[in-house]
Amino acid sequence: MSSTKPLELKLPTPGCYSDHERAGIGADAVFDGITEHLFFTLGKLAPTASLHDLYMALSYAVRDRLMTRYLASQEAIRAKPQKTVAYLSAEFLIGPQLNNNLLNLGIQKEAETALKRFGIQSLGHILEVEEEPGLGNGGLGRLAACYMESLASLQIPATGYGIRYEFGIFNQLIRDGWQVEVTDKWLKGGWPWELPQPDEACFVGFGGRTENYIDENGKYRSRWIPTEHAIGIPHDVPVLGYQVNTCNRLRLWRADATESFDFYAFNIGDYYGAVEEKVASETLSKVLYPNDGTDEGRRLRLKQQHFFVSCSLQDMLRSLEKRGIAIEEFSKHWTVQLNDTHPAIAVAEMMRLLIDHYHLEWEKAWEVTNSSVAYTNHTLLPEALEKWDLDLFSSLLPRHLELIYEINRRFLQQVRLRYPGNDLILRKLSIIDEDGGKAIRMAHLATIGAHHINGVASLHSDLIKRQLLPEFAALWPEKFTNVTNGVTPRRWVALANPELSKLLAEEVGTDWITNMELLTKLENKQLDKSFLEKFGAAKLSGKRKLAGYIHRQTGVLVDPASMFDVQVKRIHQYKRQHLNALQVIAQYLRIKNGKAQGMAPRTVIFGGKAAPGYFMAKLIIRFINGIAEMVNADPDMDGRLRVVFLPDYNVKLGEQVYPATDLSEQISTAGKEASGTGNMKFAMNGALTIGTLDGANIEIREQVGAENFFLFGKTESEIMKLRNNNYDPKSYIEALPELSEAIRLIELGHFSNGDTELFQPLLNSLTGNDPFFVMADFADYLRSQDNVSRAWQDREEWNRMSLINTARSGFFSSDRSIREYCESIWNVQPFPVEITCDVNSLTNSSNKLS
Ligand code: 26V
Repeated sequence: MSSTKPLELKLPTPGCYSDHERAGIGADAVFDGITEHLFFTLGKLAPTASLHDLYMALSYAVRDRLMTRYLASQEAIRAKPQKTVAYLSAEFLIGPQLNNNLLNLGIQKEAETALKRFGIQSLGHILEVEEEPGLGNGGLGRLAACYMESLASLQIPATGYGIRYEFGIFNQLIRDGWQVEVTDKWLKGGWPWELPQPDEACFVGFGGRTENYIDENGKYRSRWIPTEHAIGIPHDVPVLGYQVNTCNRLRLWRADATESFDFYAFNIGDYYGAVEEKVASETLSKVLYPNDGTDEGRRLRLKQQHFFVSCSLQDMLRSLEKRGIAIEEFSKHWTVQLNDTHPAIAVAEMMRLLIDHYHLEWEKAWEVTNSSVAYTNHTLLPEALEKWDLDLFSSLLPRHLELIYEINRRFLQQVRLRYPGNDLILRKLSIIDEDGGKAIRMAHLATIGAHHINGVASLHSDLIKRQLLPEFAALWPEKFTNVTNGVTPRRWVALANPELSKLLAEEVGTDWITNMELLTKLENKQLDKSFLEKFGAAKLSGKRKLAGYIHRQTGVLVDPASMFDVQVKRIHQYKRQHLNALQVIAQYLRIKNGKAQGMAPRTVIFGGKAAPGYFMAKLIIRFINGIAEMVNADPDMDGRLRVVFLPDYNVKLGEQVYPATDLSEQISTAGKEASGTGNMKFAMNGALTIGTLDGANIEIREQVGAENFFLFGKTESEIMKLRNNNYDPKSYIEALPELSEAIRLIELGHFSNGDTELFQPLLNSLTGNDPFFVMADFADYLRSQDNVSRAWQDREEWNRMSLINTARSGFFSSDRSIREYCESIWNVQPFPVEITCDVNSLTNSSNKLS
């Protein structure tokens, strides 16, 4: 053997993993991928693999196929820096991942073919076993997920930043008609979609004190000496766009204990003390808080907010440092969107990092912060506006409090110049609320710190300017704008409604999936009887599937030929599920009294979770179940009325519900629902809406036409007038026998096995001050429901209206919303990613140790 011969190293061919077997997208390659992951990743043999094993193996195989695009997308930004959207949100309700990734990769068929070779006849059997991460409460979290999908599909560089809660929103059981909450252990079977990156961990402090010191250049500086620390470990979820190379990153932080701290306790023999600190830091990302406004856990919630915001900002700053970009250039590289006020501490944290760590002057730091941050408001409800008790805040974030005082001082100085001698306005605008116990108003901090503030539907954005923040709007009219919400047509139509999608593709081609406006072409078909029948048949197919699910889950048999009348959303008094329930009682009474001529046979379906501490919402669930029990057991109701409460409404269930709905209930008190997004998902899937002039309902009605929308109820200004003019709900009850009869029946315990006490709090609210004007809107609601029944008699006409709803719903694609954010708030452009065949080598070189 010659010792002079150089070693022949067998390096992997420098090449492209998109050509690699492991990234192959044919059915054979997917089959090999499943087999290998079963064997090597899961330690299972194909013949004994369970459905869950196959789900895991297929998911890993699909994840492999995301990696080329995912790494190429990151590499592209490193090589050619682009302004990137940082979407900061305490919630990302992303839903099941497998089918969405298959769709966006374009390999649903290939996956199904591959699965057949394992004896699985339909992809659906595998999709059923997927657990969804419930990392959000409802609309706000789901919006963040739709926006992440659209950002990637539009090829906009973006990172979502949030928290990897170990326990997401609770699972809901129904026991004796009541909601029971069960911990959501979504990680128990393993979750294949995340990539932990412990080497990119960040440190975060809490508590302690601040001190002043003089630095080496003789400058006065402040620093924060926290007493408590945690580490954030990024867990990255790839977000692939629809049939593009852009694959963005959702970076969720998991809290971990710091090593250094428990060492001290450990060395002095306090092993359990050390473990306690570890447990305390890990609690940080333990659980998602339900939005019930209860005071429980407020301290931990503020810690969660600071934790994920601090990690995220450090991550963005570090990305500039890595690329040798000056910190002053931050806003050229990042645009930071605050999804409500949950991440609003970012304004103070960014100032702290820029001033205390990067030693920028105040003015420069403020310019950088203000030109980078924008804020979206998602609610006008006073109880939902975040405020932090000053003592709590200063005990956790003393340095941030100092900075907020200084931000406030400078801001109020500006206000004084504009409104000399007006003390009232200073009190109104101040970040510090001095009425009652002192508190920090997070909406004010966000509004002052941001370059733009937007509402989420046209009416809501107007109300922000007129009612919520009028003095701010007068001060900075140019900052205030609207971006009406949208939902992704990939998940909510292409994936959830394959029958309808097939029909749409036959008519307009598949381009509607990325260009929903193309659906207006369907209007040419509105007089085509055979097309309308096919459209109706697609709906019927969705209803059959849902009927099967309802039977399996609740034991109730429902007729797919009846009208599916659906209200799914969080349970809240302002959303008025009880208005719907009362209407059901009125219909029940009509049938009982032989006055139901012309009434459409209906299956009224409810679904939604109540916050655990929200008594009235839980009572509403009990109320609906009480009605369901009576109605469904009564032979007189057979073929005419059914009532169903679907337990545990979540993204996955939503995917079954939207395609199966004929009538969408959007009945909130005008002025209360900021936008709504379920309303959009229903309309896209061809449901007709019965709704008030609230949130995005107004824009839906404008788009689909007043003749294709069932309107009822008082307007926002009429509600205001009523409120100011001694509103008396009793007068409305007395004026309408159907309403007083319904209420009498509830009082008698008819829906509570004779218990006359059970629903008393609900009745007291309705007949007392009725804060959500249920009584005032009832008569008009019933009238509108009669119109619905009438319209249902002419099925061809119904299908035509339904078709028009789908055809004109393009405006509600989240692609449109994201384009508006890009143009009017973020100033970012699409950046198509090329798959160069040296993705791997380039990525390696960027990680080289210097
Ligand atoms: C929070 C809280 C917390 C305290 C007690 C009551 C309460 C009620 C509601 C909320 C939710 C606040 C933020 C939110 O989720 N807003 C929703 O955002 C959606 C996306 O923009 C929008 O479609 C919904 O209309 C809006 O309610």
